[in-house]
Amino acid sequence: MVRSWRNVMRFRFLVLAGAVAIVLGALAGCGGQAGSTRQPAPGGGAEQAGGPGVTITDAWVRAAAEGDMSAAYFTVTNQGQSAVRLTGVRTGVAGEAEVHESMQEGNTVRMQPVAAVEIPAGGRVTFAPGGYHVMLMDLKQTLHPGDRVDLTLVFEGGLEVPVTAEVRDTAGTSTGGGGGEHSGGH
Ligand SMILES: [Cu+2]
Repeated sequence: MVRSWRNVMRFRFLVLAGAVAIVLGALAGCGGQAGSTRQPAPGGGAEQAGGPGVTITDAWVRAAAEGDMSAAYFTVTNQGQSAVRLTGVRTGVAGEAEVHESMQEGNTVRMQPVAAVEIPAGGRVTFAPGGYHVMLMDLKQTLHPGDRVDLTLVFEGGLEVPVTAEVRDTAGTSTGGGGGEHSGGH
């Protein structure tokens, strides 16, 4: 079943994450100041920012009905001295949240889960319709435009960054059905 496949993938991600964390730890051991960008996120911050050097901005979620699926979008900026890798997202509003990537293939848009999205040191990655997104499946509540949704972005090595996303209704604003991979169709 799909679920067991997901569990297998999860396990692989965890193993990978663990291996990389060990390597990074070894590097930090001889680097002197390398540890400064890898502290855990301070808890409870209400602002749109997270751990040292990693900032989340422009977070929004597509409006959708309970039981349906939606997607979350945001920009991750990494001002740290080393790359970070987003491996997952937690939220209370969905039964499942997965990092996905959409890609155009001819006239169709296909999407697939990705293990991690790397944000290089000094760089940024934008999650947006048609590209990277966090797919929210099995919504536990209807997301109305203007609602706020709490997300926690999870990065390799234990960094977690909370962010509050605004629910937006894209149905009325997108022209020609270009709303992206989760507007209708499924
Ligand atoms: Cu998706």
